[in-house]
Amino acid sequence: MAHLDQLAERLRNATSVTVLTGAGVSAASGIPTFRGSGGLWRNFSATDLATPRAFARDPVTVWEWYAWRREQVASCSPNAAHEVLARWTQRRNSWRVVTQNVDDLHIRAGTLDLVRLHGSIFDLRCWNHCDASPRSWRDDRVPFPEMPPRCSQCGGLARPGVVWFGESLDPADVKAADALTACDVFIAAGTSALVYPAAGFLLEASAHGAFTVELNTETTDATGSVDLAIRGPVEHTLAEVDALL
Ligand code: BV8
Repeated sequence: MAHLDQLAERLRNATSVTVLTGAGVSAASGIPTFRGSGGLWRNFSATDLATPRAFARDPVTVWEWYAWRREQVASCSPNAAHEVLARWTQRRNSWRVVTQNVDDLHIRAGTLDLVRLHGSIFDLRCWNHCDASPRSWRDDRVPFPEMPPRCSQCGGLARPGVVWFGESLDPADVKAADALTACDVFIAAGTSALVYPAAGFLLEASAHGAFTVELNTETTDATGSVDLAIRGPVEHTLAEVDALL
């Protein structure tokens, strides 16, 4: 309890709070994490499939993986972690969330001004970058009427509107996340802290003088560098610390 009291004390005295979330925040909703036990699909690992090269080589298999994930996301609900974070953004206009997750659970929980570093699993883009199509468009049909889905403008392949490994993040999202590292308290919740540039924001916040916190069920590469590491399921620890505010 001491750790939770310490975090609650810091939050009560904070003006600005930034929470960086990863797949662990959606685990309690039933969505497998990338590197946890449920993270494999047909014995593929996410990092094998979430790349432009994998899509160019075998778009159907990559789309089958995304279609399977879209179906999972569509059939689950936000959990207590999403609910607490959404309330924090609604009550405090300098408490914000930056997510690595491409599910829409933070959105469905009502999180304000969410920064989505890796895009959305319900957005699509034209694989050919055709001039006639918008940069991306939302298509949340589950299942797709046609597999693989196509660009309605050029008839070519559509691709998931997410950032793959080896692809650059949208500079506007990186800029927004950068700005949010200048905060009083920075919390890394449910992330293995392995993927960059996302994992770098924790170090940036620390350099800005933020009090840094990790909420995770395991130790990660970041555990040794945070001011406070609280072990446990984030859907419990966030609800418990929220009750102390
Ligand atoms: C880029 C969208 C420039 C797709 C994702 C070497 C060093 C540094 C960087 C690199 C490098 N080699 C390559 C790179 C760059 C690469 C990278 O970081 N690779 C890693 C693997 C080393 N990064 C990139 O490519 C990025 N772009 O750098 O651009 C560039 C340009 C060209 C060439 C090179 C560089 C783009 C990265 C974005 C990739 N896309 N997602 C999709 O989702 O389909 S990342 C993917 O991993 C997901 O978004 C996921 O969220 C994210 C990070 O994983 P986590 O969220 O942390 O999930 P994970 O399963 O790993 O961990 C879950 C954690 O939760 C665990 O710690 C677990 O203990 C915990 N947990 C579980 N349950 C709970 C819990 N905690 C609390 N409560 C629970 N209940």
